[in-house]
Amino acid sequence: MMASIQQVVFPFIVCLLHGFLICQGAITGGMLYAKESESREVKELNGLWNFRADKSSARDEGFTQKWFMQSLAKTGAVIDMPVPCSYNDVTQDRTLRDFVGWAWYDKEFIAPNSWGSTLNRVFLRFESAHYNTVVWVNSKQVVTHEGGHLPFEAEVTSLLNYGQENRITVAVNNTLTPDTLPPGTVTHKSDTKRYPPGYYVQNLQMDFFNYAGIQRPVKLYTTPLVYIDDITINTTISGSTGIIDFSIAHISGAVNVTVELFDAANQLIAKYSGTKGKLTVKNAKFWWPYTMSDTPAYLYKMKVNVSSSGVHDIYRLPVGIRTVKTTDKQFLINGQPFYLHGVNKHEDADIRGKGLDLPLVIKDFSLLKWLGANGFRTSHYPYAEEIMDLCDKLGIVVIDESPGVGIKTLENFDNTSLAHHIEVMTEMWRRDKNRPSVVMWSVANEPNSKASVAGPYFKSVIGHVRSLDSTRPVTFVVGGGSQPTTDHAAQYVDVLCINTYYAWYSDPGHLEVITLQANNDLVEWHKEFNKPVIQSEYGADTIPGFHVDPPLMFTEEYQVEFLKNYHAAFDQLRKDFFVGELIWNFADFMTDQSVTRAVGNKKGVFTRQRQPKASAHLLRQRYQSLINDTLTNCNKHNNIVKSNTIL
Ligand code: BDP
Repeated sequence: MMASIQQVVFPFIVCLLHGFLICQGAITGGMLYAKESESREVKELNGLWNFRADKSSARDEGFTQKWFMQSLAKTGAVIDMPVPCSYNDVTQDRTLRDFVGWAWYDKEFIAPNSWGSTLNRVFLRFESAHYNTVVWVNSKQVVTHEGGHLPFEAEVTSLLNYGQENRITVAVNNTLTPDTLPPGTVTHKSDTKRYPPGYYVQNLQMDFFNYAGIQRPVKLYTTPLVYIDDITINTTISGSTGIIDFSIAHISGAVNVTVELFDAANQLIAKYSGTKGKLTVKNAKFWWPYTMSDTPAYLYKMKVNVSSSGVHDIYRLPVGIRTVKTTDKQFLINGQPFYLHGVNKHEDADIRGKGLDLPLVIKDFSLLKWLGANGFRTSHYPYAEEIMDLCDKLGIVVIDESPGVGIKTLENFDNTSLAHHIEVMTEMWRRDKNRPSVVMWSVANEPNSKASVAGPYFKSVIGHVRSLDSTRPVTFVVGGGSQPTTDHAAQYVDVLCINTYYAWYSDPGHLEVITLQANNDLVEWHKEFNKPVIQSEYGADTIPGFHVDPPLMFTEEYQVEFLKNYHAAFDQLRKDFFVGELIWNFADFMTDQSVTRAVGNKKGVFTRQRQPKASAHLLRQRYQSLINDTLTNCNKHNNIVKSNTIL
């Protein structure tokens, strides 16, 4: 029987169809970033992989013909595909750019002889693959994963041939359904007068291109048999003392656990024996955003050592001591008011799509600093860990957002969707829980929160996140014209994040209404819920090089005036309950094709190639002057902290 597209999109159906019973279950264990230590080795499997998109009509040939049983090149033609990279834009093949279904990769590699010792474990880790993934090692299935933006791994110790060649095969399916995150639908077009037989289209419910493939690094790493599976920390501050609560999860029987804390100069400053405890740091240096201190982003290093019968496993975790708290009008970092002036981003660039590209990452951080942005939201999915590491290191604040974008239809709110959303939140928390830069979780962007089903749904999702983490505020981003008195979910957030597009999607062309409408609406939101408010998106499409004065929509002049009018409202409101502004968007980005998108979304203040539009200069002026405001205030705050220390 031929599987239909509906069938092939669901990995569990594929599993049943083909007798694979190991599908993803409840989340267990940790997901510590794979890094080297005295006891761990890492081998990256990045580079060129063999690749073939399964273009068979039901997209199931790879499974029915068991492509994973031999090298991909033996079952048909392959092309070279870089990993990490989205596969969509690297060739001239339009059908590959727009491909929906299973894409296949394989790669051969040598497993080092030295790893074959019976004292080792070996793990295979994917930082992400979009969206449903099945992985085989030497033809044996080792792991499946649903979700495109978070890591997954499997122990492969007993499957590798040490000192010899091994093969990893990966099948990855980008189809979005009502229960995926982000959700989407597939429409079959059965009118054969209008469409070829078997024709179907993927409909997206989000405004960015559904880039796919193995988009982040793939790694093998070793641990000893006794190993550190997870580390969880929370930090608190009492006067000038920092307290780090930690708990270590390890695998194996009776072990000794020691935890040592080093300062940035590598001096040992605290030590503890045991799997759970507190490290106390007198006269601690706190982790501050770079706009709030002359010595920002201070990171200690926690060295965890578990040992049993002379076998040690060592893992080092950077630790920033900081607290986050919200009141009815403020967002406090280390007890001091924080004003977020930043951007919304996308992982997006020419050719590589959403593939991790370190030169691009560094360029983006350089531009963030140039702008004077002190933070960003990971719109609309968790970003690569390499990006998050830089935020911790540079003092850039992050609103960490899940892939819950476009939750609109009744099906998107059903129990299957809810269970998956909760699972994704656990995965995201598990990955990012120890990061000082992450100051708030965002569980979704612009869901249909006007619908009554949104109430219980977000009560559950937000409640779940709070049960995992009581130290960070939780939000979802409100949009779609939802109003304070009729919104069913905003009551559950700690900070109201509001997206509006006055003089763009509403009253297009009427710049003069922006300040009035922004003022009134933001005040209304605060009044209704008595919580601090962030303008989490505002922006206007701008074609670089389009100039008209007086301004017309799509010109650089219009974008500049548009921003100025919003800023006038922000400057009034930030004296009170208004705690942040995030431009939509940092850079132009690719979307699905539509009559409202001219080669993608053009609301960037930078082009997709990261060159400034006129608006970037305006924003820079504003953010740099906000930094000066913040620093002046913050130096005062630092003095207060210091004088407490002396007392
Ligand atoms: C907002 C969405 C964002 C879009 C933006 C736009 O949150 O993903 O890209 O609109 O239309 O509603 O530019």
